[in-house]
Amino acid sequence: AVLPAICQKVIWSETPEQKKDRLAWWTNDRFGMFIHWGLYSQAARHEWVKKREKMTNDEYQKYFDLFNPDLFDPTEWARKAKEAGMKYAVITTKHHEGFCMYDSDYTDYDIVNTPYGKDILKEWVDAFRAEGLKIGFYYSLIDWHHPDFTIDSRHPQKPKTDDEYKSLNKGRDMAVYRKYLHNQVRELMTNYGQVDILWLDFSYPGKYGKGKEDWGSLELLKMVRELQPGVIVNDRLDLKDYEGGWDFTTPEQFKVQQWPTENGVRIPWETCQTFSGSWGYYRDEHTWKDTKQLLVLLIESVSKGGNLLLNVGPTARGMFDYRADQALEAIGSWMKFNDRSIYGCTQAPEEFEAPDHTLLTYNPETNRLYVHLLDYPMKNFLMPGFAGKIKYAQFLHDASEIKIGKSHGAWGKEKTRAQDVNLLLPVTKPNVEIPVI
Ligand code: FHN
Repeated sequence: AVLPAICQKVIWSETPEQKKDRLAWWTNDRFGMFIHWGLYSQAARHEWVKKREKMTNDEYQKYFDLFNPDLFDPTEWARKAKEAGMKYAVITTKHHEGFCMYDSDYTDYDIVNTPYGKDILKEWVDAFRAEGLKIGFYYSLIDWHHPDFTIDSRHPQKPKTDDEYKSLNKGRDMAVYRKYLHNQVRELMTNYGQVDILWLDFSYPGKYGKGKEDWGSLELLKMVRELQPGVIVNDRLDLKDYEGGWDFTTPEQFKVQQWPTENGVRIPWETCQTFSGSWGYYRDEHTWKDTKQLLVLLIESVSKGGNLLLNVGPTARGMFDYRADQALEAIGSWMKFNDRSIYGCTQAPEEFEAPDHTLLTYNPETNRLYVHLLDYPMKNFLMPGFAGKIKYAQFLHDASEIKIGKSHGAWGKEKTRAQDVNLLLPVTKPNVEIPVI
């Protein structure tokens, strides 16, 4: 007898080609905006403020009572994302604090019961779709407000023994929370049209942690895939060893050294990164990455076959921090001339060896190699040989021109002058674009 799909660890069966087609837009677009926005934005000191300062629900209630983003203009947000070259956006519908930024049928702890009084998620979805961006929902599996979410290893009172765990959770029933969780994900997958990305966060399986059984991950994801067959789901439901259990892996806040693999096979990945170290608005945070760091982050992600989800933490009034605005504008001015070394690109073929201070991306459709010069000026600079294709590319003078030849010295007739050689900095011109012979 054929084992039921779940016993075979198959949640969603599709051919590799079908999965490639389903992820095609995401793999092509490469660059998205992450938005962490909630009651913690009112506190203005990190989205984990409730846990870090050990606040009770009552102590945290003042942020609910005050929340009224009177300056929120979703079209302005969407245009800033679009002009920065971002093609999709993922917004927190509910973060760990348990507050819902949408009109939920399953709780009063949501946006329509704050002074704002409207379904802000609907406004956001409509505006971003109108500007042509794909829509993603972040939803926190963790919930520090719900009375049945059991206190666990991530709680300041973290239990160390079974007795402690039992006494801390007297009266709490995780099965009740699990039903709530499934109901909320269902309404998000039902009430807002096509959802392109579902970004769930996060599992920590273990004796006092939470994993697939706690979330009901198998049933949850089957329901999601039935409601939104085209949706792309991240890897945080603790279903890494299930076929169809996830679509991309999510390294965050660090430099990815090489294209991640599973069983020796390269897998889809997206790194999520903040401007400043905090996901939620943090007024006094001063460790902001500069424009070059952010651009290199984007280029480096693509050079290793991945995506970048760059986070903005809006203020409680609905504004982006001025430093986020400046960074988005600078990235946009670079993307205006260079987006073809990002969209549709991936890691360069093995035979291309990126010299020091460069990053390579490659478009397999157009067969074009992109050389991103990270330092300036770059003079008389040789790129080591490419088997049978380009032997040498010599950047001359201020890299205002490039010679490509089959062999160093005997440039011969293969000389090619790149029409639009440019540098990463100043961020206003295209990079070197080499037609691979
Ligand atoms: O705890 C969250 C954190 O606040 C933020 O939402 C990040 C974004 O990927 N996810 C969790 C930490 O991994």
